[in-house]
Amino acid sequence: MKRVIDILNGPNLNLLGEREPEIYGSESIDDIQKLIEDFAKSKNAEINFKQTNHEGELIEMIHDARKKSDGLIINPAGYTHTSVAIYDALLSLNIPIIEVHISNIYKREKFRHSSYVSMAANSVISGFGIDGYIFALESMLKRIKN
Ligand code: CA2
Repeated sequence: MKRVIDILNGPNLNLLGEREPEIYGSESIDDIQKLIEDFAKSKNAEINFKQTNHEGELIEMIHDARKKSDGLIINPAGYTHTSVAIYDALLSLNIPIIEVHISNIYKREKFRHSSYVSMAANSVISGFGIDGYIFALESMLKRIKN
């Protein structure tokens, strides 16, 4: 059966490519989606790639993944460092979780060094630019090989 992976993106990531290219690169969120979809197709996997600026909506997406997906890749963006509610939602999953950050959060402001999400994630990828999403998907597919 085809493996289904949800790839969720949090607030402001819809602005990728428009500002701060020195931190986040010049690709847009649509470019990232295309890159990942092409990679997923080559691996015979199905992905649901989503972005939202709303915490509650991100939580609903996590709940959806609980029923429908074999693995979750999440870049919670700013909520990484603040959201107990997203952490709690992730704890309800019994599928592998990989946290992705485009930038190296440890090279940035101190408030970005701590992540609620990392306490629920199996793995964390940070500072590889958009390649981090591909590394995460490749690793996820190995982990849930059937
Ligand atoms: O490095 C990452 O992927 C982050 O999750 C991105 C978040 C940031 O709050 C995290 O600490 C690290 C911010 C996403 C905002 O993206 C923008 C992109 C272009 C212009 C403005 C914001």
